[in-house]
Amino acid sequence: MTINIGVIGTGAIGREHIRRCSTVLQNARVVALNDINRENCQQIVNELTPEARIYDNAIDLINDPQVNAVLVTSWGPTHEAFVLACIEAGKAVFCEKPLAVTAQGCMNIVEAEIKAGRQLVQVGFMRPYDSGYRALKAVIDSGEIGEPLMLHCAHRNPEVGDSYTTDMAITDTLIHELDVLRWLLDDDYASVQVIFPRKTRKASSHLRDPQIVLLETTKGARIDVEIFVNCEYGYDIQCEVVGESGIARLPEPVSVQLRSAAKLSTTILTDWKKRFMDAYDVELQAFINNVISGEMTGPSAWDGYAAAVAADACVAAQTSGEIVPVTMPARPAFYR
Ligand code: NAI
Ligand code: NAD
Ligand code: ISE
Repeated sequence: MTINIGVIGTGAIGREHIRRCSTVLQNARVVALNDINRENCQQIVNELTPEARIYDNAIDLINDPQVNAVLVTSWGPTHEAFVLACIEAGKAVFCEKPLAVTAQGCMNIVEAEIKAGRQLVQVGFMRPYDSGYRALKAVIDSGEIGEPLMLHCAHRNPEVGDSYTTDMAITDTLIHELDVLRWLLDDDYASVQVIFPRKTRKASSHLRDPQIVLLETTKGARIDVEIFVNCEYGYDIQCEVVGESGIARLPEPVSVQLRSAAKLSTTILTDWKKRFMDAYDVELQAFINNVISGEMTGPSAWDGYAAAVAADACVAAQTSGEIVPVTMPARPAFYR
């Protein structure tokens, strides 16, 4: 069986996902495209999907009976309306992070999905599909390092565009850690705090960079995450878990060790697309398989909501400088 996919948002990651649906993954083809910039769609048709139809309106794409499932890869503030329209149309939807830019927006999606009576949404949190994070989780779950007590994490980008603002360090960047760490620890957040170290001269005037986010989980683990999006040297994701009897670290991406010119070196990646290349393949193939089987697995609308509740608290903590409590309602039985 081959499912027909419609894609809303044909920018950087939209293009990547279309490429993988067309050339890497099984049982899917991209038949419909929409973007506020039609030129982006035309370029995809010319280069990747000659048979795909371009729609001027995203809602028309969602409602077209020939579209079986939808990828939402437009920018964050548009996600909520498109996901709600997919649920209304009874169609499976893979939505890139964040599911919505506020917790209330995510809750609107959770409520619509529960009302529809079946899970239709998968959120594009790809790290739980990354083999490194899965290996790290397997070590934690095995009990080999005892209970996790402290985590030291970093999310570093070489640079960001001028439109990137201080709150986006949370809603666009930290949101990955907010998702993957609760999955890794099988825990939720109890409180958050944000600290601003000395600012790098490489950041724009409207961006505080770097930032340190301190999280406390309901089981009492303490997490520090450094967000540094103008670090210049590379795209670098770090995660170290300190347990009662040992330390486990996220593996580095595979890189040849080089002895040359009196130096011993390995390469650090600079492009986020390459760092999680395999994880994106696995998460999207899982989505396609889910559409075919009719049963959603992986990051749910509830996971999107949980990350957004913590993100809202972090944004509030950026402004207040205070420790902000994170209050999560109980997980509805629908998502168990
Ligand atoms: P981008 O700016 O390159 O692409 C966004 C596209 O959406 C643009 O072509 C824009 O014209 C289009 N668009 C905006 N509003 C629209 C609307 N109302 N209707 C239709 N099209 C619209 O951005 P990028 O980097 O591709 O990011 C898109 C989304 O993917 C964001 O939510 C971002 O957070 C997420 N993302 C996730 C990554 C991951 O690792 N999971 C990596 C990169 C992005
Ligand atoms: P699954 O997708 O149901 O995930 C396991 C559990 O984790 C579920 O209870 C789910 O609710 C929870 N969960 C998943 N994502 C979460 C998130 N983002 N935040 C919070 N909780 C989350 O079942 P699975 O069998 O473990 O497989 C998941 C996918 O990973 C499958 O597509 C599988 O093929 C793939 N996989 C990849 C590797 C690899 O090495 N890359 C290894 C095994 C499985
Ligand atoms: C991008 O939006 C992503 O989601 C990447 O995974 C992330 O690491 C990068 O910092 C963001 O720009």
